[in-house]
Amino acid sequence: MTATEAVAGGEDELQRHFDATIDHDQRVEPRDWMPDGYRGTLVRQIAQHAHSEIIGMQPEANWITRAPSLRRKAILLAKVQDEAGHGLYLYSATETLGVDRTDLTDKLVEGRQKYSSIFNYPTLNFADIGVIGWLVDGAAIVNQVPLCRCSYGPYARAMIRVCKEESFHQRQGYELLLTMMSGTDEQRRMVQDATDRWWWPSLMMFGPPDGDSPNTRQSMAWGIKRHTNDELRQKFVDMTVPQAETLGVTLPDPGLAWNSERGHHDFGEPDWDEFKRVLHGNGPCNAQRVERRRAAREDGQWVRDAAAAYAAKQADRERGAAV
Ligand code: BYC
Repeated sequence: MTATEAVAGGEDELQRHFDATIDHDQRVEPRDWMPDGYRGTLVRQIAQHAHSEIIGMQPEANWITRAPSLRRKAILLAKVQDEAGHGLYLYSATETLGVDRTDLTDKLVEGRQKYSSIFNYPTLNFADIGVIGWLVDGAAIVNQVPLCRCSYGPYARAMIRVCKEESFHQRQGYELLLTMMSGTDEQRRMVQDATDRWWWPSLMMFGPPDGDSPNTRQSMAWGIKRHTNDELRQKFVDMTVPQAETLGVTLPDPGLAWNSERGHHDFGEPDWDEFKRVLHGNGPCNAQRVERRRAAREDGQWVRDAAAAYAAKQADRERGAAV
């Protein structure tokens, strides 16, 4: 059945056509019919993802002026700019679903839409920049590579480029940490301290345990998510343990041990009460992050006004030339 035949057949046919697209692992595109729940889930997840990229610029941007060398400053600047680009691709993907990005930003600053819990923690020293690249971008890659196969075309395609850039981000973080670990005792202590602070929040990035995740089952049935939160968390732990060994840092979990029967590492339980507090706006930096975003939106209003006035003037000129 073609899409045109499905439209002619009414809502039931449209649903059957959509189900077949998902069953055959094909992509749903913006002009295709889709159930309201599918559209709503995508808007929720992609908007949260876009907000995370934009809010995620703040903890790292905090160190651009204090980077210890021109090289480190240039790398950090490029990384933070990449995050802005990721936010833009993702807001564009939400717009293909019929929402307005201005409205999404309103929802973010009014606390009606979420962003990743991880960005509510402070960056206290320059080793945090390395550890964010290593652990936070490392977790982001594990979570996002499967999203390149998401059933919604524009999101899947945006994720391909995002993942390539995240991979550079992860390597730059690891390289920074390797450099610090071959430096002074003080530098090694900074890396260990940053690892201790960022490890558990990084595990929380994958979301609540599967038993407490209201969205996973339906999102997997729709091919939006390809793995559960716990599956990806396990993959991240297994990938990171040997990297920590090479680096010479200790991951702050006494329960971490190789389990030969499972063929995976066992690990401890993150503090899910802390996770809930952060999600409810009560993490160490929630208020500061949202306030900064609100202020940036207000500060940039004149730029958007000027761009709109310029575009209107150009359109007038083109209309004049066409007459
Ligand atoms: N933080 O049913 P669940 C980056 C929410 S950007 C905050 O499992 P789902 C980077 C969840 O939204 C990283 N909220 O949900 C950027 C849901 O709330 P609502 C961002 C979380 O959607 C700059 C509720 O809890 N990555 O890497 O099936 C620099 C129940 O959860 C979190 C993405 O956004 C959390 N950690 O699964 C460096 C990736 N976890 O809306 C790096 C795309 C859960 O029902 N998103 N919640 O009220 C996803 O893959 C999925 O949305 C999640 C959650 C795995 C995050």
